[in-house]
Amino acid sequence: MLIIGERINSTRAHIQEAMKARDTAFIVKEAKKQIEAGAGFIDVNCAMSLGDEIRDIDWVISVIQSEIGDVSICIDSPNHLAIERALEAYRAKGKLFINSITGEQARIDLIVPLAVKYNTKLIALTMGEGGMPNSAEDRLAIAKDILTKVSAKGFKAEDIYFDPLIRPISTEPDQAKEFLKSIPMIKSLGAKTVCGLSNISYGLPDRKIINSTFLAMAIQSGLDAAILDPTEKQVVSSIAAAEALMCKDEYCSDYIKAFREGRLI
Ligand code: THG
Repeated sequence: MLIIGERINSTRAHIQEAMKARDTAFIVKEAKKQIEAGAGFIDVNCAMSLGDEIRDIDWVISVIQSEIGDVSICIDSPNHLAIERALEAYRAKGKLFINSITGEQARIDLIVPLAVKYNTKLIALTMGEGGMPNSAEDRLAIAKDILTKVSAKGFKAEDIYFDPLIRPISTEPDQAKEFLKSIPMIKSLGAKTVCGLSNISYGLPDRKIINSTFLAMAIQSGLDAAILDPTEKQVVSSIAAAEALMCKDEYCSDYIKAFREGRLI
């Protein structure tokens, strides 16, 4: 499973301070730490920055790629101008995600041409014009609609990762089940699936128990990627175990390697 490291996000106080102070060493350290822990992509979100999101995302991408020449980045922004600036700033020899679009036509019209032009992968939240889906069937219907709209612009199904939107089980007890049920349904369209993990445990104590157990269940359902903190050993241990158990890790070699490198709990 692909890990997208979530730590460089301006909702986190330390990151926000480092962005404001232009603390290159801190940001580079956060990126390296996540790659060493197994992240294939680094999510960069400057939307809550104290300054100007567009200037901040340009700066963050520039400093990361100057130290890590083959870094792959997940551009996480609600602002299409910030996304465009990030795409222009990116020079590294890795891959890109744009995070994200929804079913909203106006945003699709702005973002999908950028994804085509810059040859990126795309995350699409299964959120339609009618708001948040409740059932797995609702999620599938929205995914189908998005896929139709995106395909019309020349974007390939296999480069789209649908995020079926996890909601906290503390307030919406049936939502984990509906999420898990939606994964194979969405994958039957030829697309991939991704989620932001930590929402599932919002409002509960000892959140990493819920996060890591849920992720193992999602891996069984076929989840392709997750946005999470790869420095959380319990979550990484669950991934390693679940992949070995699902025959996605021949001879358990990744599991054994993770153990030898001290990455398991
Ligand atoms: N789907 C998609 N993109 C996403 C999300 C998603 N991007 C943003 C978010 N959700 C995933 N990223 C983060 C980054 C940091 C934190 C949580 C999610 C985080 N949270 C602390 C917590 O939950 O306790 C609070 C902040 C803090 O004080 O450190 O760190 O779902 N496509």
